[in-house]
Amino acid sequence: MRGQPQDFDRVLSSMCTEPHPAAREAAERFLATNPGDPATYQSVADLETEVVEMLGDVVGVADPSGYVASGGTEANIQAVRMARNRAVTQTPNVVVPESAHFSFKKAADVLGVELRVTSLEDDYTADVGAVERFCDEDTVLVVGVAGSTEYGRVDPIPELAAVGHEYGALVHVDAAWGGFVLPFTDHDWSFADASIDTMTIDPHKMGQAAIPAGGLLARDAELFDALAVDTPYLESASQATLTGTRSGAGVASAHAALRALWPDGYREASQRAQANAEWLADALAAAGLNVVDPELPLVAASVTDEAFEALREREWRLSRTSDGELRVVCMPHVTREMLESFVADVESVTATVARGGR
Ligand code: 0PR
Repeated sequence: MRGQPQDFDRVLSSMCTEPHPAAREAAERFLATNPGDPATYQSVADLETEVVEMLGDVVGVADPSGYVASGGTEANIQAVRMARNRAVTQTPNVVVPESAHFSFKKAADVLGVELRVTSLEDDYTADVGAVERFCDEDTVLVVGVAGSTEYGRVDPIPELAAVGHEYGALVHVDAAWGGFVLPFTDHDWSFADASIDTMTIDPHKMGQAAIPAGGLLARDAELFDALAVDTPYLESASQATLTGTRSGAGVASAHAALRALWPDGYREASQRAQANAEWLADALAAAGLNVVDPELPLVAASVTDEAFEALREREWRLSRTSDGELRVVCMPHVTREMLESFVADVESVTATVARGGR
């Protein structure tokens, strides 16, 4: 049997999307390349250098250092690893808001650092006072999220950066999902808005590149020295990535997507996604659901377990927040038509649930 991927026409939960046609084509063309060995696979290594430069344009930093990682998880692990390796303390801790992605738990586990998880404000953003209370002389990294996984919230990045630096820690911003939307908003999230040290921004999410294409950027090249290991038998002498052999397809597709879409294509996609999210939020509120205001194109709304299960049975690919709200991520493949049909199903299942399932 020949396997078939799913269609995207009922996918509302994913933070990935259909790659841009140019990104798809580039991924296929570069399948047999390995940017992990730049001296051998030089053309893909050159594309990676250009991707990092273009990502710098997106996040407001000239001449950043970085690379195309396997995803946001690797980028976040590497940011923690950088901070841990540079620090002198034997008991390092990393302070993250409760909204931080679970990849920081993996990072803390594999790297042996203590993860200090701080509570949020009522609007689901990081509580700067709580972060400050959790910092001490062993804090090596303070993390802010720009586009949180559950509610699409943007933390007060300049304030978090000030706290982190006061304690001599590095400051990392996780913009894995939000990074290609935020340039078209008035949030303070980028390297230009605050003196942050590192950032995660994933082309394989809102960037419309093929999987795997995550991004790790650092303001200073020197930060990567803390990650470098010698690679005696490769032509290049050292490696700062976490994985060895890497996907040239991801790199080439990130390059093609950025070339095709930055800035106008991403602006249009962001505006369309935001308009869809606001439309959906209004429609769900009109249907009687409690809706969390979509600051970025991600809508959360409370539903009963029965209604959620009934929507899943109608083949909607939906996920839930830890508080049980349904989550709709308005990715580029999510059209107004899909949302209209989804809202009609929400109305019908909530009416059925209200009638006691009849
Ligand atoms: N940082 C943030 C803010 C994220 O939202 C995510 C992923 C990551 C880091 C980790 O990125 P990678 O998954 O690339 O390593 N957030 C979603 C999640 O894990 C990603 C996702 C993607 C979910 C596709 C569903 C899906 O179909 O929940």
